[in-house]
Amino acid sequence: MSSADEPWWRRAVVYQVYPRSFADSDGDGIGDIPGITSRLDHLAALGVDAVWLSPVYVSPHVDNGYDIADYQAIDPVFGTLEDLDALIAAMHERGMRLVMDLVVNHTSDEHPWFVASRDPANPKRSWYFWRPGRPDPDGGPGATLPPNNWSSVFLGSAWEQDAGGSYYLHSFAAKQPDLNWGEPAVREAIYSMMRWWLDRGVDGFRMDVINLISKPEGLPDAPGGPTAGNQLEMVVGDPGLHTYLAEMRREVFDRYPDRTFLTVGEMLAVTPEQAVLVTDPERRELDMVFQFEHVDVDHGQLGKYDPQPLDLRDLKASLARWQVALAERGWNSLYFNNHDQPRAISRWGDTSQYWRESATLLAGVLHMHRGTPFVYQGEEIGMTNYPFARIEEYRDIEAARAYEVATALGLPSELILGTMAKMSRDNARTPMQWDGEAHAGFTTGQPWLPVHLNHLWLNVADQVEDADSVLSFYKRLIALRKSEDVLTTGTFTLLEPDHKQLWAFLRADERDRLLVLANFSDDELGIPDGDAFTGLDGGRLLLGNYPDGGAPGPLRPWEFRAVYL
Ligand code: TEU
Repeated sequence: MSSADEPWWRRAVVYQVYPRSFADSDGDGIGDIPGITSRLDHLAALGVDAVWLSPVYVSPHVDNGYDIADYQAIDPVFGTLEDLDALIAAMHERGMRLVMDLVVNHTSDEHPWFVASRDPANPKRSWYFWRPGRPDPDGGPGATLPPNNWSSVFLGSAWEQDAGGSYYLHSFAAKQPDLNWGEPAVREAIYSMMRWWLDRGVDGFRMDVINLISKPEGLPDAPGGPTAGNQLEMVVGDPGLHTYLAEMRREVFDRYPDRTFLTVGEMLAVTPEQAVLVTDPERRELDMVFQFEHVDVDHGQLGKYDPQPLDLRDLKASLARWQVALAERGWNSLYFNNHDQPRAISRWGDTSQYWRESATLLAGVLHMHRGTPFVYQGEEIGMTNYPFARIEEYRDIEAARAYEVATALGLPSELILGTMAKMSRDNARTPMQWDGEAHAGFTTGQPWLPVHLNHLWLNVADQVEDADSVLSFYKRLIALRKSEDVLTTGTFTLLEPDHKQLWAFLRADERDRLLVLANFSDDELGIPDGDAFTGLDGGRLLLGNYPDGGAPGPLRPWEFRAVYL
């Protein structure tokens, strides 16, 4: 593909805004759309091409807006439709695009579609998965068990019983019933809603858990016990997904032949093989997927709340596997952070002695891979996990559910609170740190989640003028995606895969060979001998994360260097 007919998103960097926590314009302690508009200069200066905006639709907010009660209206807590139109216009004026979140595996139980479906005689009954229970041999007369053994991603049965006795399926919280994509009227309603947004000027969609939309016929039991999210085994990989995505492409995006959108599908448990099918341009499904393999490498036997020390070899191998798998056909997204992950710098870096170095190293390594990088708000200044100590400090439904289940199992609360502090999604959701003033400049009111004390020194205002700041490094990195062809088109080769501290790889095209080196440790690290590293000493440094550039010689703690050989 020549760069002329290459879609814009191949050279783009996308920034994710989590609206509750970005900027509050009206002092209610919750971020809003006018707040985002007021901060667009920050994003323009950063150089990002597009913003992915987490949900701002009408919602009861049991899952912070991932439970939608009206797809075509803005929740008053975030503003109005006029505010959103103004945001789109202000972004387009600055040459930025807006990608909305599309949450259509499920709605809120307060969505009028679901409310109507509670009546067995209503035509909307078939829009959701309503099923009778199974007889419960141990229960009293008429007692039933859920229709199958699926468990929700947020723990507990994936079925909720209604007053009438029937059950409905919810892959997430009970207030997030799954839509039945097998019902053509559901698909038509969704496609028409999507076109309505594109007509308003939206430039694409990030599609929430989109690989769960096609359920296997008959909803059979998952093998093994009812462990959290066991239904994924049954649902992920269902071939119907491809039919739906191709249909969506025809019914929505193809109707706008003069525009190029960005579509990225969040896909739990997706394999590289499935991702190739979804992102192969010829198959006309999606542009890229968010996979989870690399953010799960440090999960233990019991999943995310059983974090293990990172083995760097696993993380490198995971990214490399996806680079190779999608080299010929398809395209990768690149991310370490989002609103569902603890802060990568706290998880894999060193926030005490080498905070600046590890923040920039992680950024450098990620952005030198092939794909479209996503920056999550606060990442560009090196924001860290919050020191959560008490259960009352959390707001996330997932944290509340995990705590409830763990205490019911009799686990000591210190234990579960300790792992939650490391892994909770609320770590990503504390307010954006704009300055060192009250509430970090996020709000004039009481913030909905506590502001990190480190905003006193870790904030945008202090980094803007500092050429050596994390923020300045991100600006350089984002600019390189435009100027260095090899980053977009070059091949990828992982070097020294068995090294436990060094992350090294080569990007190459007909013209250039770019060597990327990163020392994931607090110690100095010699550069291995070997053919791949010859030419390093005479090479031209493209970017380094130490203020003096990359002096030849061993890598200093958490040093990152990208060198043209
Ligand atoms: O996330 C999908 C999802 O399953 C996440 O909950 C993820 O597995 C989990 O955070 C890891 O612990 C999407 C949204 O990004 C998330 O915010 C929503 O809660 C979820 O879907 C339901 O809509």
